[in-house]
Amino acid sequence: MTRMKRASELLQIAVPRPVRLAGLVAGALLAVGLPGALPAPAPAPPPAEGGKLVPIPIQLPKPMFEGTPQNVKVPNLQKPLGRPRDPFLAPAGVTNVGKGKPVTSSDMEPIIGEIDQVTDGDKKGADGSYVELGPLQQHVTIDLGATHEVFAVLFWHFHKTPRVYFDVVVQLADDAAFTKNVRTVFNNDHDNSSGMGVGGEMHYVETAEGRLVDARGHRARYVRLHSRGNNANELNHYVEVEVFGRPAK
Ligand SMILES: [Ca+2]
Ligand SMILES: [Ca+2]
Repeated sequence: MTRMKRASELLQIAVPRPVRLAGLVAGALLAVGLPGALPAPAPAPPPAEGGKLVPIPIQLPKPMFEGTPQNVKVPNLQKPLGRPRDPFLAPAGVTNVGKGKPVTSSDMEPIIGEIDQVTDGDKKGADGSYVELGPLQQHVTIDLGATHEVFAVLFWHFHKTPRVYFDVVVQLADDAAFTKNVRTVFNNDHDNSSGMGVGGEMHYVETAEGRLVDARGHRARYVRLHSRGNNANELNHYVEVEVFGRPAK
């Protein structure tokens, strides 16, 4: 309290009171978050030297259903935001460097579709636009071809109908086998049933917005996404994975 009082006394001298108060109120709201809002998104990556942060160029597919249904019965489920996701900021020039990049999978013979559909740019929710992998734990791995600074991973498992996928884990690594410099940037496996540690993220309903994970500018060549079935069946699906980054210097 003493510090705050001192600060306000100083501020009265420094600037006209009404202006400063408006700023303080706005700052306080930002600090505590709006009532009922989801936890604040992970902070944007630090600005590159002299670089300006701009929204990454996300192009969303057409929604296949309105809003986010409230009747999905899954524990630890994130409440829908109720509005479009905030823009995600990254240095200017960051693009989807995952597009068209080679993909491998724990299931190279999908039940439906082909593995290369993961990065083919088709994000539609309809049948024919997703690849269906086998049951239990499966993953896909994207090879960016060279080390990149990765700022965000944006992915759609399935968005024809609302679903929740389990044990969603997103990792970055320096090698294709994921033995070198493995970093986990998202994990909602609450009971470690997929064996990569207990994850603190919540379950979420898949929509046409996809799921955006902050990768904080980590340098990596390989991006891997795990899942372990969903609330409708035990299979695993991918419509598209996008990796927003830029070549590492
Ligand atoms: Ca696709
Ligand atoms: Ca689990």
